[in-house]
Formats: sequence, C-alpha cells, structure tokens
Amino acid sequence: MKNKLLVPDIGDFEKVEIIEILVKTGDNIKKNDSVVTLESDKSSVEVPSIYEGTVESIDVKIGDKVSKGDLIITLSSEKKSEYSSKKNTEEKIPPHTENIIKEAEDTLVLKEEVKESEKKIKRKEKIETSGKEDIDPTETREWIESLSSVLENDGKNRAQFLIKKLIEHSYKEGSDLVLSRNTPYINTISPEEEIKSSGDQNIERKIRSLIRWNAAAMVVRANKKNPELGGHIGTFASAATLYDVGMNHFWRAKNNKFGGDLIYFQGHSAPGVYARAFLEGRLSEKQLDRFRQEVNPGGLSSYPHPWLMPEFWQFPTVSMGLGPIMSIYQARFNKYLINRGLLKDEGRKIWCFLGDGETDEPESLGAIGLAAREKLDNLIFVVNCNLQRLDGPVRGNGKIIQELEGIFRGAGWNVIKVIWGSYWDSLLAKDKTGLLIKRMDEAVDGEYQAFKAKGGAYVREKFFGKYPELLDMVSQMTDKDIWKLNRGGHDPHKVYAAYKSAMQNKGTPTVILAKTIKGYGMGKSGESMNTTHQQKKLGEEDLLYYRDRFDLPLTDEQVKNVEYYRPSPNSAEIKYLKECRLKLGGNLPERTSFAKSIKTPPVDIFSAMKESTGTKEMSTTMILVRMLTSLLRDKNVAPRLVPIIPDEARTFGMEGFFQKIGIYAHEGQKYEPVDSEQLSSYREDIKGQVLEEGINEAGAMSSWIAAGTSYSNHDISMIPIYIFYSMFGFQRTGDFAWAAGDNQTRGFLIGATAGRTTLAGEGLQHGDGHSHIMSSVIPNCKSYDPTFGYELATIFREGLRRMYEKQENIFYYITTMNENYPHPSMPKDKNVEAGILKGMYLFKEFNKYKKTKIQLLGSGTVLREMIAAAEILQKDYRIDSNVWSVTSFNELRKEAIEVERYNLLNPDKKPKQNYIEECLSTTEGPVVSASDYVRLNSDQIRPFVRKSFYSFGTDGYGRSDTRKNLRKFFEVDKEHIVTYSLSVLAKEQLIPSKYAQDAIKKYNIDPEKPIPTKL
Ligand SMILES: Cc1ncc(C[n+]2csc(CCOP(=O)(O)OP(=O)(O)O)c2C)c(N)n1
Ligand SMILES: [Mg+2]
Repeated sequence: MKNKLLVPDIGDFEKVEIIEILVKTGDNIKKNDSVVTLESDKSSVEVPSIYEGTVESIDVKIGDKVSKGDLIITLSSEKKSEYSSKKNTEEKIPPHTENIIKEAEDTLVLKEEVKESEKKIKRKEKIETSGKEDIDPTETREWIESLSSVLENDGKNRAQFLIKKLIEHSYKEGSDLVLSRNTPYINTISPEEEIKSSGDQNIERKIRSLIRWNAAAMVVRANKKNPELGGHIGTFASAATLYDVGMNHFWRAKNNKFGGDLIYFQGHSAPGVYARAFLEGRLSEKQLDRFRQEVNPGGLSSYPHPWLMPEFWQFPTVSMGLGPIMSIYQARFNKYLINRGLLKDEGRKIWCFLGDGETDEPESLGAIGLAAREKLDNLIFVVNCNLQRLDGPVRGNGKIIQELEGIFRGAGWNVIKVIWGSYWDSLLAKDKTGLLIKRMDEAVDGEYQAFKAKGGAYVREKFFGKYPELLDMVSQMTDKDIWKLNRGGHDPHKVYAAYKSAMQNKGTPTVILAKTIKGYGMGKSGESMNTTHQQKKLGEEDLLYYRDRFDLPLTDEQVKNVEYYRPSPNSAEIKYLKECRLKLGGNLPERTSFAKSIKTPPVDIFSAMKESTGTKEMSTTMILVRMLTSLLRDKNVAPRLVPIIPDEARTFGMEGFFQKIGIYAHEGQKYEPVDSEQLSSYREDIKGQVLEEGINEAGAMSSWIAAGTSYSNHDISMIPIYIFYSMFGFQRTGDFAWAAGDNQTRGFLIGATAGRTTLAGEGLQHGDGHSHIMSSVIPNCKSYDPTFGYELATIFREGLRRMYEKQENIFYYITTMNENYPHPSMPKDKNVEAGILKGMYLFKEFNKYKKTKIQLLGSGTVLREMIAAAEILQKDYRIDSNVWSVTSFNELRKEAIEVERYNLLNPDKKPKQNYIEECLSTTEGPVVSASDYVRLNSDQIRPFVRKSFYSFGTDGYGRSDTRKNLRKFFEVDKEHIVTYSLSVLAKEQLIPSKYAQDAIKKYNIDPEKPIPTKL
C-alpha cells in the first residue's frame, strides 16, 4: 500500500522552509529516519518518517514553504501508519491514566475511613499540651517498651515502618508538630551494627601518625624557609582518619580492569595527601621541600590543581562550594554515560570531602535535591565537621551536624552521623534514662569546641557536671580518661563502619557527617582554637607534644630539625601501606587519560555554512543549531555530543533536539507530554543525549566540566556544548570557568543572545557587553565573536580538531547572536580561514577614489554597521576603507603580547611582526574599531596597532529598546561610525573638520549627550 508522509504539527509555525531533503527516490527507509529538514525563522528541525517503506516520490523541493498537512513524500509500504493506529485507540484510556484514576479512587476510600476514625477521636476528650515536658511518663514508657519489643522481635525496618505510620497518622489527625528531620545527637550506626574493619589497627595508627607528622613538617619547613609561603595544618589534622580509612580500605584506583573511584579531596587538606604519597614513594623529600614553590618545575601546588600537577590532581576543589556541586554532577554524568551505553556500570563511587564551614556556600548544598532526585547512590559526601571555619565556630549557638542532618534528610539523602568515638560506647550503653543523650543534645558547638580546647577537668565540670547523675557516671574516670573520650571522625572503627554502610546503600546518595577536632594533636596553641585554621607554624614545644601524642619514633633532635620521617621500604608500615593500595588497584590521586582521539568531521559537513544564505536572514544562533544538526549525522562525533541547556532550548531554537536525540532522564518518561502530537514534543528518555538542566547555570557548568573532563575520568572523550544566555555565563559562573580551565576541560561554551545592543528588548540585566573581557583572562580559553556563518563553522571545526583530534587542553567560548541577517559566502582568499582563526581578516576593500583611506575593524553584529558605514563613507564622502572582520580581539592580543615579549627578550635578533602588524602595517589611514562589547574589548589591540587608533563600544548599563535605538545610544550604529570616522580623519588632518560637523547635524547626534556610562 501507499503511504503519504505529511508535514506534522509543527507548533505555531506556518509556511516553513524546506532546507534539506535527506532521502532519494528508491531509498528504503525505516520508521523515524529523518526525511527533510524544516527551518522557521527561529529553529530548524528534522521531520522523521512515521512509516517504513520505499520512497516512491518526493513531493517537495528545497526552498518550498510548507505547513501542517502538506505532502512531503509518498512511500510504498506494508505497514499501517502509527498515527492512524493511534487514532483507533484514542478512545481507550491509556494504562497510566487508569492508574491515576485508581490512585485517586483509593484515596477517596481512605478519606472515608479517615472521616470515620476522626469521628471516633473527636468524641474523646483531648489533652492538649504546648510544653515539652512529659505529662504522663507511664504512658511514655509503655509506648517505648512496645517499640523496643517491635525492634527486638521484628527488626528495625518494621519499627521504622510503624513510626512512619504513626507520624503520618498524627499528621492526618491535625498535628502539625511532627518533627522527623532530626535524630538524637548520637551515631546513626549503633555499636552492635558496626561492621568491623579487618585491617591491622596498630599498624594503621602508626601509618596515620607518620602521615600526620610529614604533613605538618612539610608546612612548618616551608614557612621556616619563608613565612610568606603559607599553608594549612589544622584542616588535615582534623581529617586524617577520614582519608586514611578510605585510602586503606575503600577507594579503588583506575587501572586496566576498573575505571576507579573519583575522590574530591577537600582543598586545604592537600598537605596530608602529599604526605601519604611521600610514604608511598610517589613523592620525594625534595618535592615535599618544594611545597608551594612551583615556579621552578617540580614543586607541589598549594591545593589540588590539575593544571599545575597534571599527573596527580584530578579535581580543583579549593574554591569552596565548587567541589561539592561538581561532584554531584560528576556522579550524575557517570550515570548518564552508563545509561547511554557509553560506559560500563562497575559500581564506581564518587566521594566528595568538604568542610562544615564550606556548607554555607550556596553551591555546596544547592544541588543536593538533584542528587536525591536522580537517585545518585554512587555519590558519597563526607562533611568534616570540626565545628570551625576560618574565623571561629561554624554554628557556635547551634549544632552544624544536626542542621545538616535535617537539610540532607529533607532532600532525601541517606544520612550517617559519626559523632562519638568508641570510648563513648560504654557510657552510652549505661545511659538507661537517656540523660546523657539529652545532655549531648543540649550542648552547642561553641561549647563542644571549648571542651576540646580546655581539657578533661573542664569537660567533667561543664559537660557532665550539669547533672549529678552524669557526674556520677564518670566518677570512676580520671580527667585523662575523660579527655580521651574521642570524636567519631577520629575513630577508625566508626569511620570504617560508616564508609562500609555508605558503600552498600542503594537508591539514594549518602552524606557522612563526621565530628572531628580542628587542629587535632596540635597542642595548646593549635587544637580546637579559633586561630587554628591559619596556623602554619608549630613551636618546638608543640612539635614535641605532637610527636608524643602520636607516638612518633623521632628523637628530640629530629623533632627540632623538623625532619621528615619515612621508614624503610621493607618496614611493616610501608609494606602494609603499599599492599592496601595494591589491593585497591593502584595509586590515588592520579590523573591519566587513555581516551582515543575523535576524528574531525569532514569539511563538507560544514560546507552548507560556507555558502551564502542569499536573501535569507538568519542568526548565528540558528546557524549553530543547523551545524549541530549536521554534526549529529557524523558517526564519530554524533554520539559524543553532549548538548547542555539551562531551560533555554526554545529561546535558541533547539527544541528539535528533544525528539531527535531526547532529553536525558534516568527514569525515562512516565507521562505522555502535553505536546505529544507535535513534531518537537518534549521527549525524556533514559538514553537521552541532551542535558536539560533547568534554570541552573551552576549545575549546567558542573555538567559541562564533568563531560569535558570525561577523557580523563572515564577515558572517553565527550564533546560538551553548553549553550546559555551569554550574560548568565562568565558573569554568573566565572569561578566555574576558571576551575574548568584548571581542570583542563575540553568543550564549547556558547554565549547565545550575546551583545549589548543585539539582544534588543531585554535590557540591563540581560544585555551582555563584557563576557569577552571575562573570558579573555582564562589562559586556555579561546574566545570568538563571529559575525557570519562561515566564520562560526571555521572556528567550530578547528575547535573539534584541536580539542578532540589533537587533544589539546583548551576550551572555546563563542558568542552567537539572535539578530537575523543574510550571510555572505566565505571569501575565496586562501588567507581567510587562517585569519578567522587568528582573529582578523580583510573582509572587504573599498578602493574607488584612492585618496583618503580609513581602516574599519568590526566584530560580531557591529561588523555589519562597519560595512554599512564604509558604504556611506564611499558614497557620500568619497572616502575609501578596508573593512576587517575581527573574530577575536582576545586572540589577537594573546599573539601580539607573545611576539612583543619575544622581541624584547631577543634584542639582538630581527624583530618578529605580530599578526596585527602583518594585517595593518602596509595599510593607509587611521584605525577605527568597534564591537558590541565595551571599548576595552577593542582596546586590547591598541598598543600593537602602530597607527592612530580609536575604539568604540557599548560601555555603560544596557537598557531595552529597539536595536536601532540601542546602537544609536551606545554610538555603534553606522551613522556614528561614519561621523566618528570623519572626525578621526579630520583630527589626523586628512580631511577638513566640516564633514564631521555636517554629519553630526545630518544624523541628529547630540554632542552634549552624556557618555552612556553616566546614564
Ligand atoms: C570560595 C572561597 N571563599 C573563601 C575561601 C577561604 N577559605 C579557605 S578555608 C576557609 C575555611 C574553611 O572552613 P571549613 O569549610 O569548615 O573547613 P575546615 O578547614 O574547617 O575543614 C576559608 C574561608 C575559599 N577557599 N574559597
Ligand atoms: Mg570546619
């Protein structure tokens, strides 16, 4: 039978142009194969076939304008169309609708029941109490005993179930006082439930002590050499056990059999990580002595910086808050790769260590909801709750652990509190009345900090002393015993049990809240003091105390000299340490990449973009989307593309991607989208390729970084293309862009709707006139502001070649606009391609009158104003010009400073010419330069143009109006360019000044208008 493929519902569009026909007569096509590409003035989208069969006739041609219902092709086929069969079943209720109805009916029944029970209860006299006192202890005991018996007979799950039911019930009955956010201030895992480590605790303690010593020694030695070097001792001192247990027992390294766990080390604990690597023989004494002295090769970076130690550090974490959010999106990206079939599921885990003070950063907790929603059970947060940040306590008047428990629990995380060490177990076991727990709950962090700063007698008096029963409980203990009552995060047993439990958790991410002591072991001047964070020196007395506290095998002399200590490779400690790592597959941290390069797509994929669009007007954003659509047909590149969008796909005309490659959703799509009849309907899919991040630029950047470093973390290169409102890019998430550079991220950042006058109606907080200045400061970021389709295509292809074929550690920032205009074909001159990439090329020469000449440099959409100005200058004023398209002032400047530096350092050699000089030195006349960005953008090249140079730009706050009015306001429209050019020529005494005066009048330019920076 014959089937006619018609134009489906394409939303609000009518008469949409056919820009590509993707099949030929006689082709056998399958269902969902793309047949034609349609392009409206906003987006392009491929139309898939809903039939299988042979193409009998093609009933449209390129350039035709079609609307819904128009015939596209005719196929001969045996199968019925999906749409027609859909119609037949339309009357039936879809199964999920039935479910919804059933659920609704069920709740109706429940409501009836509730009403009945409500009646019963209402009859009862209610005892209301607003206080927290126990008004009926017998009744309380009965309830507690019932619960104990359930726990004993049916286990904790049943008990938990009953409690949940009780809470739900009381809530339904009108009690809004239900508090389930927090559990008491004790460990989540009871001593009986703790899984014990099989490790040799004695030897592990020795190793830990050695690591502690060497870490502190490294910082102290550096500061003895030069106090300006700085460093931290207190943070790692509090976290040593947390890292050691992981290193000895849990964290699996990358090797040829396993992808490796990914560990985000807390930035300021770097000294401890170096100290362990030293014991492992990975770093030498000489290297430790070069801590924070990196100018000569071989030094150790202050913090985890992959850029500076590319074979060691994997994740830059020291800008607080970035590590946690990046780790969440890393965990999500792992699942994305697995669900898309690009990575084997090996049960790899992502561990992120953060400080308790760090949790105040909005980025730290801002995405924890996503982690729970996406069921990231591959993610483990460890919050080192030493109760202090830099200046003082994190929550002096409260308890950070309890606060975080509530927040994480509320977000749906598995929360494991590791508060008390094993020495507390017997006391807690004796606490039959719950008084000890009550006291633990009462004390605030400010007090807990003081307890560890002031000694055992103080704890006896201030903590236990509050209640005689508690004083009694510790009456047999000496002050030293009380002092020894340790905190959970310093107890390897408790930490091991927590890690083990976290590893086994399914379905939710886990957070471990570990209570520790800042500056643990640092003695009177450093332990648990408000000044601990910045302590980078330890006096002789403190060092001796440190040695004794951790039983280090060092003589007084060795301590005084702050010598490193590494036992011989045959010692039990070193053997044990190495064996542990061997069992876990190798070294950590270690940064490697075995990713294969991706072949650059053939030039013809980009050839359509190098042709003129004729009279057809298009924006560079649309051309980019067209280009991505073409790239999705390249078998090497297509699966690796990761389009990332923060809720702006429709703004950029990318909704066609929803159907074509789907939106990643780990649970697929559980609903029929409201626009399911339309061609670009919202399609979520477990194998979806698009990362639709919602209104979340920080998350989108984190996703982009995860994808752009996949070549190292997963040994598979991915090509992330993150498209955003340019104003909400570098300005909003600049710190992420900096971290991305450090992390050697490869990928494309596309600042769309860019330019201060190009995005007309949105105004001050949307109109970007400076992102290129911000991007310019990142050394490995290459940024471009192209005007025409062929420029964009050339830059993009080069980006693919350099980042994915040559595997260079650079990334691209490209701005695209939403202004529609016709695009010329790529000039044939062979220098054009190189010029586009270097930053400028001669676009057009106006050489009619051969008398007066001016050089006009324009970038982005303002180049078009330059071209128009050149035409007016020629026509109305007989002035010739060269119009240069500047694709990147940033690139021009980078090259020029390099050449200048070379010339200055090689005074004896023949000076080299920079590229700007190459272009301009033989030209005539002064230079006028403008872009849709602030003048500083053009000014970057000012020192290298050996001619009179004048720059114009969009300095000042943006505002809403039409493009024409905005360009006039910011003085980058063709009329201002003409006027300024005439004035410049007059100033250079090349023409009389009356021409400029005439132009000012002619174009109604008010010379008295204040400069836009003051408006
Ligand atoms: C974004 C950012 N702001 C400020 C700092 C400076 N800073 C470094 S560590 C620190 C305090 C850290 O406290 P916490 O998170 O509790 O970690 P701890 O050292 O106590 O483990 C501060 C403010 C930073 N590194 N990053
Ligand atoms: Mg802290």
